[in-house]
Amino acid sequence: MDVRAAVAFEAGQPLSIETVQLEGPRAGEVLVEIKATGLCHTDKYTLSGADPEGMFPAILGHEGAGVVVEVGEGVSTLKPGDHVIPLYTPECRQCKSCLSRKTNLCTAIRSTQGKGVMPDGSSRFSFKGRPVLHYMGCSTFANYTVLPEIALAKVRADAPFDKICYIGCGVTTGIGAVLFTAKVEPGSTVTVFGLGGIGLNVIQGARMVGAGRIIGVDINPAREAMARRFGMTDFVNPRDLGPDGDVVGHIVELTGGGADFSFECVGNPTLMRQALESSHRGWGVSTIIGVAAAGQEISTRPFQLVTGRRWIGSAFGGARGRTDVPTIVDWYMDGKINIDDLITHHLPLDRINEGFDLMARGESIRSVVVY
Ligand code: NAD
Ligand code: AHE
Ligand code: ZN
Repeated sequence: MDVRAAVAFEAGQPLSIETVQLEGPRAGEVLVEIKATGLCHTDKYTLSGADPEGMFPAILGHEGAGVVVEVGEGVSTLKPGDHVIPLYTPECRQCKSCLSRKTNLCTAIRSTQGKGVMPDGSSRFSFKGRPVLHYMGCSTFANYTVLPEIALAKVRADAPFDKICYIGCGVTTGIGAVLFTAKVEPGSTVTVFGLGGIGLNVIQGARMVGAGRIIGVDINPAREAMARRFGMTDFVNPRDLGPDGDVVGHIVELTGGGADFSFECVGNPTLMRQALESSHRGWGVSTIIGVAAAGQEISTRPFQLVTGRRWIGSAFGGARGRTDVPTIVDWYMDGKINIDDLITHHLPLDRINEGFDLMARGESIRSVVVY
């Protein structure tokens, strides 16, 4: 079938709106009509060329919501008409990782996903007779896409697509990192580096679990008002600390010794170090969420860890997609979490590049493309 898609032909170039061809679902696969998709910083990162798994041409996008149109042979848990959220972290419930109960990082299809193909090694998308790659197993920058059954969370039918698409990445990543990965305790002091689409959800998660003090760090002063609305109690703009500003010292002083929990939501190794070193001696837990470019590395004095700080990471908020995503949709529908205020822009597909420009200028939190 013909589908409308924003195609990434080359790294560093704007997306190109094209009619591409999509094959139907094979065994274990599902054809989904994507109704809405968010633009995450990770899409921008891959498009920039800094992602070692970034391959072109590809159809990016991994923060979608839509409706099942057709199921392939053997699919038993989904049927046409079901409302779904694509999962870049699938949940097969059978692999070593799923069975371990220690991680959400299902390994069933990770290797083919990283190569931009379906589990059988081929792509369903093509343009002018040549294959176009999938991205993160989702490719939500197309109005129809094909995914494995294990990479779809079935969600309630009354939830609005243009809001719950954000649960496909940013909301779950931020709130999940607090609840499932770091397991922030009530009364804790929390520091959040980067107050964008992920960091603001970390703040909202921290408020949900009853954190006592929530300190936000961002170089964009426009982030302060929104972050306060979501529960931030203190704002630090490193640029206000002067050219030699000591962010770590400032936070340690502000918190009387360091934060109980810190989160890096930018993808900057310097901030990752600051987040760790400004967490509390003896028990501080610092969670890396941000994705740093190929070739970048983190460093700290081992003494920081010897003296009791712990450095951990979180992918998709530690959430098990098919199990946890429907619950997070319920939280939204029950008014327990706020998504609406974080979606600052709605765009049609043919203006998707404007969404990335807004992100680059720090003018949007989340832009959502509505098909
Ligand atoms: P975003 O662009 O919406 O937000 C980034 C924020 O960081 C902005 O507010 C920006 O002003 C701030 N920032 C930039 N440089 C800074 C600096 N030097 N000091 C302080 N603040 C600074 O991006 P996002 O969508 O929130 O994504 C954030 C990061 O999380 C990205 O690296 C993205 O790839 C990653 N991510 C990871 C996961 C995961 O599962 N681990 C999931 C989604 C996104
Ligand atoms: N290909 C990238 C991987 C970047 C990465 O860490 N991705 C996160 C999700 S970001 C969503 O916005 C993730 O889930 N990681 C676990 C995994 O298995 O990819 C790179 O930099 O190599
Ligand atoms: Zn994302």
